[in-house]
Amino acid sequence: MARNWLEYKTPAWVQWCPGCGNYGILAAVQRAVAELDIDPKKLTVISGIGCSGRETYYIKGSNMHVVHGRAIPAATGVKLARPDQTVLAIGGDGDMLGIGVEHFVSVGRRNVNITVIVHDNSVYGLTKGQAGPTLPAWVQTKALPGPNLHDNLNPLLLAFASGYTFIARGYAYHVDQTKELIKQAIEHKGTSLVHILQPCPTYNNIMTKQWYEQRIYYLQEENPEWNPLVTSQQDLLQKMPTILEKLVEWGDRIPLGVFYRNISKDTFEERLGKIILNYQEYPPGKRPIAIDGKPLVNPWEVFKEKVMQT
Ligand SMILES: Cc1ncc(C[n+]2csc(CCOP(=O)(O)OP(=O)(O)O)c2C)c(N)n1
Ligand code: SF4
Ligand SMILES: [Mg+2]
Repeated sequence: MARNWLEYKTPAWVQWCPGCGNYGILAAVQRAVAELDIDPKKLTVISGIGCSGRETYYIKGSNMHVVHGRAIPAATGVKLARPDQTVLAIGGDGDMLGIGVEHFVSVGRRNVNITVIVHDNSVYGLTKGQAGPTLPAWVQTKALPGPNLHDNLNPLLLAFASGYTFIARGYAYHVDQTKELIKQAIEHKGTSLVHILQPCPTYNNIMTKQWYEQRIYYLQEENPEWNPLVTSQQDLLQKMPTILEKLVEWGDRIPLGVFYRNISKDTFEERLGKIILNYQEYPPGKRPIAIDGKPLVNPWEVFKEKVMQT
């Protein structure tokens, strides 16, 4: 049964500029976890640094606000220690695709069962509007002294190449549709990406609400036959050209929806379960570290064994 999304509100004052796309994303995440009936005690939201990173203050859960670019490794650690938690890693385009891009790639190889949510405004909002990794070349937003000389990175294509098994894109002001994408991403078993186009009315005066709304369309609305489900390697090879065509589409038309959902790969937790006895029932986060005040492991012995001998 669904919960009331107000259960996920915290008393913290929401500190974003008026009209910021982050409000829509926050509302979509709160509604998604409410509709999936996820107990706030079983929810962990982890964010890096940026305007988007503030989201962890506003959603009730066992959350962490970590250093810039490191939401994914922190989320991986939490998920592997406590596979029963629903874990969301949240960050901006700078956080996830600039300073944290190595983690963005590596988590795909592992297929850890977490959901990565990128608030993409194509600028470094918190530090006053520098060019972000998804800002197209030659675009000059208002805080830049000249046009951007870097090409833009394609987060969907990067996620696909890195091994993510669920890839979707939403739009911040479409709260209901984005909520549905987040729900599907959370329910998917494996690393999922929800890339969200997020207007920043304060610093991105080019990719505005109007700019996006002239371009976006939903894959499923345009083509009711659209089917992103992949069930085997052979199926993948067959569907790859159609999926790739949509993953790279960007310009006058920008597709939204689920691009790819591969259910044929095992998760990192399943792989660990094959080599660690009782991993699922008795994961590291539930094992005792001391009995009667006596630590089960002597850290000094571990240090000597693991560090001093190497
Ligand atoms: C190690 C480190 N380098 C640089 C910074 C400065 N810094 C803070 S937020 C940020 C970028 C924010 O951009 P983005 O991740 O896109 O988030 P947004 O504010 O746009 O939501 C930078 C460079 C920092 N906090 N830590
Ligand atoms: S600077 Fe941009 S991204 Fe940051 S809160 Fe303001 S509108 Fe939102
Ligand atoms: Mg940004």
